[in-house]
Amino acid sequence: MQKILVLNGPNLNLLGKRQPEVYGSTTLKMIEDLCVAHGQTLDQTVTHFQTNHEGALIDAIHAARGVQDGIVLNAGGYTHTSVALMDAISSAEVPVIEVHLSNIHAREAFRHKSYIAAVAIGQVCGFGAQSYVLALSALAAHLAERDAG
Ligand code: CA2
Repeated sequence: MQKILVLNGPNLNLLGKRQPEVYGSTTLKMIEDLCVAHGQTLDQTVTHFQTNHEGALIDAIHAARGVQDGIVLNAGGYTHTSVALMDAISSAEVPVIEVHLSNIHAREAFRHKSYIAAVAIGQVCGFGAQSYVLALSALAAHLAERDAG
């Protein structure tokens, strides 16, 4: 059984409630439920946490060390700004997959830069809620391969 943390950053609590023309009508609760259900098919125990605060994201990453087998992280806007988040991931010794609902590379230039990408094992973006599902599957494969030696 793999233990996976799905970690969501700022403003993602508003999903499905504001600006549906930009981010769609799927709520964060629907994404969390989808992750738990998909995790069950992969023999993963999925827990989730959302915060609007950079320090709380860093605390959650620190707390995952030695507890979680992997993290699926949508750092929201902090993706493009936070060296502190990048440093936390570097020191956590927990594999992280970066996810985004939107294709950040097809959006404004400031979204093309990700501080997370340099320290994540990979990035999934552009598939809406399915980005999370794909990331869970990728983590399952990554962990199985790593543990096989
Ligand atoms: O596409 C993604 O998942 C993003 O991480 C979403 C972030 C954005 O800053 C990143 O560049 C890409 C923004 C999340 C804001 O979510 C909202 C949801 C509803 C209403 C307003 C904001």
